[in-house]
Amino acid sequence: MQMSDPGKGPSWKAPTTDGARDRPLDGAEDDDFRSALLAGLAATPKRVSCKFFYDAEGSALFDRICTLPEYYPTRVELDLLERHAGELAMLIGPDVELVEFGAGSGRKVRRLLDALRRPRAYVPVDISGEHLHQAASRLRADYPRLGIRPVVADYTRAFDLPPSVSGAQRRVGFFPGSTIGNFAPEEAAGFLGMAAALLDGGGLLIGVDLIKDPALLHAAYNDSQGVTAAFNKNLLARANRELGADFADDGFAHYAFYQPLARRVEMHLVSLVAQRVRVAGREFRFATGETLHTENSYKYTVEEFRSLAAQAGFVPRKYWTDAARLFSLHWLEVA
Ligand code: AVI
Repeated sequence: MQMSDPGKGPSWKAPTTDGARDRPLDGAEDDDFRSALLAGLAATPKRVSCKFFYDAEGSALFDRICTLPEYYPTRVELDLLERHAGELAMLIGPDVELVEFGAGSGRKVRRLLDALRRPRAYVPVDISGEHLHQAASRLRADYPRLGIRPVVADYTRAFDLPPSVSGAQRRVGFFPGSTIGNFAPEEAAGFLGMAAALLDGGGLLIGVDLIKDPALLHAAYNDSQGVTAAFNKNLLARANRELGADFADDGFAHYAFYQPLARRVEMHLVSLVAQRVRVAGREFRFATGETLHTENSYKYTVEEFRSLAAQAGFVPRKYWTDAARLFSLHWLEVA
């Protein structure tokens, strides 16, 4: 599953941290949980791509995260979409083909579709065909006149879109939820460049989480109900379910913190004791305090993001933020 909204998961290369030791584990292996986890546990430091959070349990936990009082991104972005619906419709224009990177739960795209004038087609792109077709049929029932054309593809790699539907004036991309933040900045630039090529002559509406008081970020990734902790630890439970691993639930703790110099929230699973773990018949050692790095979530200033978008082939036009400048929504046009 790919992710841009509650209910689905990302399917990109492992988010990188700094330096060669943290390069993504490239190649076909990267798409397979077993191979990726085995390679990530053998690496130093240990890490695994956040795309593996999103099995059925992980997707359900992510949906719950999006409703938590501390996790402001979903709430603020939905509010921005609603408050600026008229202006968005004017900037985006009529008769567009809307391409969503990742098939969302539908809440955000519905808000956008309801605002747009005569949208011609909706093209959700997701690596999970099952998730994609479920999302498409839910929308079909409510938008009978909209051409709904799901594309099964990994949107982090080169892929083709079907020819535009007749009557469509231009293609417009939609990438909400600050999913762009789960890419390292150089990967984000690569994604934006690819999107600019695909959306030739069109534009991209994208949600981007902002740098803010670290205490707010800390709360958002360490919620009081422990849902984010359960989401993080589900990765180990998933390994136990799918790979016959023997991770002990009480042997690891959720650990999330904002790293101000790198401008990202890091999520880890920290080993509470010195232990050996078996995964798919192989044994790995964890020292006390050693972590498995599971996610990076990069934060930007508005200016930094606009400059990244400009370098990648977009003309940054308008952007919107909430009064507290927690989150931003950007309208970019292809240069
Ligand atoms: C999907 N992604 C943008 C979320 C984020 O904030 O990085 C995933 C998440 N991780 C912990 N809470 C939410």
